Amino acid sequence: MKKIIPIILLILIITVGITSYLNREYVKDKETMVENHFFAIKDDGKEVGIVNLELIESLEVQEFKANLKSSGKEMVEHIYKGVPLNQILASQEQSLENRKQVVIRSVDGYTVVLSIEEILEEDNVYIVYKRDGEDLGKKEDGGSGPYQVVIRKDPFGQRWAKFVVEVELQ
Ligand SMILES: Nc1nc2c(c(=O)[nH]1)N[C@H]1C(S)=C(S)[C@@H](COP(=O)(O)O)O[C@H]1N2
Ligand SMILES: [Mo]
Repeated sequence: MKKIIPIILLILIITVGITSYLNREYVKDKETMVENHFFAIKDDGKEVGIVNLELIESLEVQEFKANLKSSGKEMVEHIYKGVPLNQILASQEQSLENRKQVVIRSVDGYTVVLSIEEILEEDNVYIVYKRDGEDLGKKEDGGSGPYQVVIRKDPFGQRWAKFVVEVELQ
């Protein structure tokens, strides 16, 4: 009986070690994405595409005004520049048919769920990369990019995911 305790301890130490090693790789991966201005498109957990600024700028970029309501602050109007998320998905040959929802994940772990109806709606859900003519900037620099979700028809900023690293179709 006494011999089993060191064995259990050893297994625990190894498990924690492996988990934190894998997690470290995961975090590093996300940082690389942000560093290179990439985000991933996933189909139920499987990566099916990588989006970068070149791809976004090859689509129909739009500039529009939207009102952002941050918690505890007044509503502020900004000019955003970006592309509808549904066009980005279409460019990656990702159909929204027979899908349940789209999950947006950010480098800080923030997660937002969007409905298929919202995404299909015209002029509503955008991936933006400029605000008032400037790059969005990274989290460490007090920014909200390199990419942010803007939901024009939802002025409450809660679901305007900043630092987007993953868009997953489910
Ligand atoms: N990745 C990420 N996106 C986020 C958040 C966050 O904590 N992390 N906060 C949300 C909330 S609550 C608001 S009000 C808006 C605007 O945040 P700001 O007030 O920091 O500009 O971003 C939203 N997007
Ligand atoms: Mo907020």
